[in-house]
Amino acid sequence: MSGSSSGATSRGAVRAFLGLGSNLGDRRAHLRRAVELLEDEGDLVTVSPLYETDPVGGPPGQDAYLNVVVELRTTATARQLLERCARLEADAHRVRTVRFGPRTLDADVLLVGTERVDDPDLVVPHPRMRERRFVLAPLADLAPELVTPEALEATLGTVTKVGTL
Ligand code: GSY
Repeated sequence: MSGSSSGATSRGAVRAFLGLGSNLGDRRAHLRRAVELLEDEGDLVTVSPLYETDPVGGPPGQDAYLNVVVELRTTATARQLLERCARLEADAHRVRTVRFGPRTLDADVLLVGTERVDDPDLVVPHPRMRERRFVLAPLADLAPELVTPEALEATLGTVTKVGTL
């Protein structure tokens, strides 16, 4: 079934998490710019440590990514956050060419409170987040109660904490 449910007809602010990644151009600058734009919206709570991560999927020979997870306290819905992510990617002049290929900025909606969405263009919680160490490692830094050590151990990919953005 397609649709969305947050378990309530109206709601206050919820805790939401977005994943940001870059492996093209000035990776740190792309991530910083995205975080600045999120700060302008007024609902950014915090940014995880910065990770350098081996590419997961996509064509061979891609450069390493820099990844962070950001936490919001927001009244925005998952769909509104997807639109915000699309604006961040457009601002970074992301051009969609190769699927899973190198990108200036990738912004994904990971979790939005208890909201569940199962639409063709948006699934929340993010359907692949629990397979990806580049998502779960920074998410565990911000919300350890959401990521057990066993869940982190079960993820794919190599990640290295390299400081802060
Ligand atoms: O889905 C996000 C884009 N992406 C990434 C990423 O952000 N980091 C790593 N390490 N691998 C990735 N593969 C894809 S696609």
